[in-house]
Amino acid sequence: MAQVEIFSAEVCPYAHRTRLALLEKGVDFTLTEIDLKNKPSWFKDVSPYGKVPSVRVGKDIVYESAIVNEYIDEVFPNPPMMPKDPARRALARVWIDFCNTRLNVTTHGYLRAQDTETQVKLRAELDAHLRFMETEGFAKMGPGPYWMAEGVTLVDVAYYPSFERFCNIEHYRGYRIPDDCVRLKAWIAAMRERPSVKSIANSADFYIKRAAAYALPQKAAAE
Ligand SMILES: N[C@@H](CCC(=O)N[C@@H](CS)C(=O)NCC(=O)O)C(=O)O
Repeated sequence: MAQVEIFSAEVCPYAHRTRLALLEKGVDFTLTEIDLKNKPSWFKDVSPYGKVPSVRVGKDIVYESAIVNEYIDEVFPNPPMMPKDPARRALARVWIDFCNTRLNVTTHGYLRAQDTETQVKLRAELDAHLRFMETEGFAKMGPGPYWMAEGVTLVDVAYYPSFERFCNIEHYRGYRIPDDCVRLKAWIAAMRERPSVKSIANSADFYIKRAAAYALPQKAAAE
């Protein structure tokens, strides 16, 4: 098998997903850190969208984290990280899509919004997303602590990076995960204990410093 190369950036939650999938699989890989503010000219050859993550395995180049992770799961089938049953696999994809198209869109907007009206709207939207995850996701998909009854899957590694960065929303917006999201909180705690997560975890301070540029009003961020 050819060497797996990942093109990544430490701050990126999407690249974080792929690093976690590789670590959970115990796959050896080389990592090239991309400076997203000054991308090398060759980067387009391995990432046509100009984004991280991208992986190269021999002649294969795969990008878009959710797709990269399914590719990794297929090329390195042990341990499996998607349910075998087609309906359960479809559900896993629904939840990964929810993270991409709903949760991350709301948290991204909430952290960048500078006007109170938008912040209030996105705060309510975030409450609704987290409660939906609690009642439609965690409560129905398995006994816990992971998303699915099958154990750690690509759903867990898709969501975890967003929650390692949740400190930004707590710090800059004073937001707290609702108390009734009990399963969600237990899942975060369980994920934090995984060796894969621990081996590449960053501190809250690391994220909070880097988020200042977009979470604070422009003038304050520059100071
Ligand atoms: N949908 C993509 C999102 C990846 C993404 O947005 N990566 C960001 C960093 S977090 C990036 O590479 N941005 C560089 C750019 O857009 O120029 C995925 O899931 O892989």
